[in-house]
Amino acid sequence: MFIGTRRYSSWSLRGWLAVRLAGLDVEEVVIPLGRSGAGESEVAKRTPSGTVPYLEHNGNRVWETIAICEYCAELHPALWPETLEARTHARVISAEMHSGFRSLRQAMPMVLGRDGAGHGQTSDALVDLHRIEAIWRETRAAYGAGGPYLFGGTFNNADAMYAPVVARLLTYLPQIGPETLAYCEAVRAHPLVAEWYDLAAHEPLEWRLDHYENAP
Ligand SMILES: N[C@@H](CCC(=O)N[C@@H](CS)C(=O)NCC(=O)O)C(=O)O
Repeated sequence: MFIGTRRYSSWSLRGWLAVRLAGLDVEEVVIPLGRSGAGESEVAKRTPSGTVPYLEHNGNRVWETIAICEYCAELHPALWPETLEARTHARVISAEMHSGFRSLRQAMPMVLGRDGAGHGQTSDALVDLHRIEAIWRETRAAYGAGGPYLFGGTFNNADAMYAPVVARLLTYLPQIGPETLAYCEAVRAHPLVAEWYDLAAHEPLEWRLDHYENAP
């Protein structure tokens, strides 16, 4: 599995969580992001789409994070909820994450461990955040009884898709409601998320990129 710098690569975090939750036995190759021009980058050389995450497993070649999540769920069905209604909703909100929230993603890039309090809070980013809080609140109200995650006690593909949003909120500290904070804390405390943060903290300092570290 090819992933990017853990400190920055939000899409890699999503795909890696799905792969690890499914228990796939794959070698992990970390490609430092942003160290050469487009087209000649290591990511472009080593992946079909020029993006990470990219998974090769048992002869299957899978790129696009949402497709990696679906592939992992083929092998480990608990990555989607059990009932058709809940499963449909999990897919819908995961698709909304995959294609949306551009303003939030741009204004608050994932930079694990950065002290970014107060940065990135553009009005468009806060509109995205408002929508995400509503998604989390409504999903937990409908399906979340019995545990701290979106669909209750099992951390699934939908949580994986939103985990980098959690990371952003914990870095930039915009105003959020108590329910949102409780969900963020639960995701941050999940052992795989904690493992990713820990691995990110040990990446070489020379992989750090100024434009992320000092984004306004
Ligand atoms: N739509 C893609 C987006 C993946 C993406 O944009 N990944 C970034 C890193 S987070 C990337 O590979 N950028 C190319 C590069 O930095 O060379 C997906 O869902 O996997």
